Amino acid sequence: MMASKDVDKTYQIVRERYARFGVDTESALERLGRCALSLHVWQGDDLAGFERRAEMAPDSGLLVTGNHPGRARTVDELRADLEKALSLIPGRHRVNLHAMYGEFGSSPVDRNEIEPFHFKGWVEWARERGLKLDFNATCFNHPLAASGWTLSHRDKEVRKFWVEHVKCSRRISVALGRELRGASLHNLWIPDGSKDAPLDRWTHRALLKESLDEIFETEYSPMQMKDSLESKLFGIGSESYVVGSHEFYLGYAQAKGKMVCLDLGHFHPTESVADKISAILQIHQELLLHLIRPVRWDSDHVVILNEDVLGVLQEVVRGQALERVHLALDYFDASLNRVGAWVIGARAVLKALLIALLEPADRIRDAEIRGDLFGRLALFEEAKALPWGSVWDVFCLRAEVPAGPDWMDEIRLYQENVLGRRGGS
Ligand code: RNT
Ligand code: ZN
Repeated sequence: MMASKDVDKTYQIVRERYARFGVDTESALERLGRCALSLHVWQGDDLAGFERRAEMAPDSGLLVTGNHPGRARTVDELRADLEKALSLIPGRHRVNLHAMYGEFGSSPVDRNEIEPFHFKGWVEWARERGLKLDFNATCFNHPLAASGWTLSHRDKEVRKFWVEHVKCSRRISVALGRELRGASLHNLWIPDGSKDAPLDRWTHRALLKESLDEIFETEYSPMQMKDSLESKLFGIGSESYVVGSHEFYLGYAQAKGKMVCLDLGHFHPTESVADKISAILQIHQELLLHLIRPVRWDSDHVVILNEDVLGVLQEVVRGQALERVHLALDYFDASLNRVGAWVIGARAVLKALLIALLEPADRIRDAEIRGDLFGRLALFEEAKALPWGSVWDVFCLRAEVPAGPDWMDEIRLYQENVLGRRGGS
């Protein structure tokens, strides 16, 4: 166990060290404490959901690999796992649901029939724990998505089904926001696209626009729900053409006053997502980020503290845009302890945020404005050696969660006593 006396002692020295760079560690801690991450339920059950469908859900290009024992199979198991994860993540956070995670009872409920009451259990659970809920329409893992087309399907009936589904999902999102007193984010991602090069890239985009126009006919109060649209570059089965591309949604969202969602895995590997933030937020009011770690492709690995994540969060902090940027996790890895994966990712994002908040930005900016390029580069390098780890320990202890690696023991115990005792599938 890390003794809090030792942490405090080190912190006093570290605080001084930061002060010499003009950085106030206390205000960084205070700001970090107000950052809420949206924790994605789908890491707990490998994107299976709770629908009872006789037919097997066809694959949707979202590939979960691994078979670590302990997948949550019921809503109670999933909530217990989330509670365990949240108990090891400092701060107060949000939970991100997908439409397929409703409590649908024994008779099948299709996606165009889902209602707020299917999510009553989640609302009660969230309310008791002081959590807010975000929402996503589930336009995959369904027989009517098997062709790879949903909102932009050439068949009017299929399009209608998905339009209805997204309308239901937005209604649920409003209900979540209203019940829990705070806007619920509704994010929309669709798999539509084709494996091989199509002749006609136009028709599907026109159809998608038409479907979205119909979906967004109903406006809701931003106090209760906000919409975001998530683009993608390619997927498994949509390598050559993706209908909802970045340009498509950027333009559409701008015209309609909606948000875009940038997923770290949805761009060319050499493209900098960090660089897009200051461009988009000149025009758009808000932005959603899906934090994942792409390894060679959009592989949805667990987020770690790496340059990509740090670069993105530094941009947000440097632009004083924390209030305008929503942070959500969106990876799924079934090859390791799933609860541990949540905690690793969430703690990594919070650490990156802390490093960004502790950056001696005023000093570096001064050098930049003066044209002191040597000074700027040297300060960037010096900042890398600042002892943010001690500030992190203080953040964890004040939030009453284990600092340092102590939390790993809790995950191991949970594996032994809970996850490891669950049966298969
Ligand atoms: C898919 C998108 C999308 C999904 C979730 C489950 O490529 O990233 O956000 O991961 O909706
Ligand atoms: Zn995503």
